[in-house]
Amino acid sequence: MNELKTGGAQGYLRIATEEAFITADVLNAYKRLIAAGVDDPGFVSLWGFYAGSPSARATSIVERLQDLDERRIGDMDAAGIDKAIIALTAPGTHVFAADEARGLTVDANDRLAAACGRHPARFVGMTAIAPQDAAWSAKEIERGHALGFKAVILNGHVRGEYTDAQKYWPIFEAAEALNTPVYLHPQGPSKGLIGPLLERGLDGAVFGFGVDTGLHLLRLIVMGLFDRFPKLKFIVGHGGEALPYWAYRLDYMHAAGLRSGRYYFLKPLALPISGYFKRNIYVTFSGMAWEPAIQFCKSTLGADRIMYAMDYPYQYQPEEVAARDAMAMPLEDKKAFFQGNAERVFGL
Ligand code: 1DF
Ligand code: MN
Repeated sequence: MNELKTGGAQGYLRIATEEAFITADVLNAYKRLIAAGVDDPGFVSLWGFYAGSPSARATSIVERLQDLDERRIGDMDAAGIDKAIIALTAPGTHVFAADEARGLTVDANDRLAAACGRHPARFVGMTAIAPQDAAWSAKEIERGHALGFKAVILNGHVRGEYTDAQKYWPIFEAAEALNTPVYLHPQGPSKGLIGPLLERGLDGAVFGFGVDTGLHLLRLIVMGLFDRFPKLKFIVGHGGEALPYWAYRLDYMHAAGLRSGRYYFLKPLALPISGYFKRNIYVTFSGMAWEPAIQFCKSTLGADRIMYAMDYPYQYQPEEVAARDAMAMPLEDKKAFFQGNAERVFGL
C-alpha cells in the first residue's frame, strides 16, 4: 500500500466532509444529563458509552473529538486528508432545554470558528444550531455564515421530534436563503423508534442511526420540504442512509399510496421521491468504505452527487482512504468524489 500523503499528488485533494468535534462544555453537559436520568434511551446508549466507558475505543474517540489542533492535523496528515469539514458531534445540543442549548451552541460555534481561523487551509466548519428555538437558529445560521462556516449541521431529531414539523422550517428558510447546505447527521433513534433496536444492541451506528436518519429525511421529503424550498440543499451521510437503494420501491409505493387516497394527510409532491435525490440531496460515504455501494450511488444519482467522508474520529481507518483511492473509476470522477463535489456543494 502506498503511503497516504496530503497535497494532491494522486490527482486530487482529499476533502473529508463529515468530521466531528466536541467542546468540554457539551461533553460535561452530556454527563450531567445522563446522571440526571434523562428519558432518552438513544442518547443514554450513545453517550453513556462514550462519556462513561473505560474502553480504548471510547477514551481515544473522546480525546480526539476535543482536539482542534495538532493531534487532529497529525491524524489527517497520516491519512492523507487535506481538508476536514467539521461539525459538532451528534446529537449536538438538540438534547438540552432551549436556553442551555443556545448557550452551548454559541460557544461551540465560536470555538470551531477560532480553530478554522488557526488552520484555515485544513479546517472548514459547519454551523451548529439549537432547533428547539428555530427562529434563534435561523439567526445563528446567519452568524455562522458570517463566521465563514459552509454548512449547517442538523443532528437528527429534536428530543424525539422530527424536523418536518412546520415550526422548524425557519431553519430551512435561512439555509436556502444563504445557499448553505444542511447536513442531516444521525443520532440515536428517537424514543418512539428505538425499542426493538436497543434490545439487540442495534440502535447505534451499526443500524439504528441509519434507520432514524433515513426516516427523518423521508418524512421531510413527503411533507413537501423541497417543494416549499426548491433550492434547499441537503447532505446525508453513510451512502444516503440506505435510501438510494430503496428508490424504486419508495417511488412506486408512495405514488400508489397517493393515488389510492390511503393517507388523507399526504399531499402530492412535485417530484417522485427519487427526484429530490437528484435535485436537492447529496450523499457522502462516511463510514461506508465499500466500492459497490459507492459505484451504485454513482450510477443511480450521478458522479456529481457523491462525496468522500471519513467520520473522524469515529471511523479513523487510513486503509479505507487507500481503498477508495483504488476504486475502479475514471480519475475525473474520483476527483469529483474526493474534492470537486465538496468544493461546489459547500462553496469552498
Ligand atoms: C458513531 C458513528 C458516533 C457516527 C457518531 O457520533 C457518529 C458511533 C456520535 O460509531 O458511535 O457521527 N457516524 O456518523 O457513523
Ligand atoms: Mn458521523
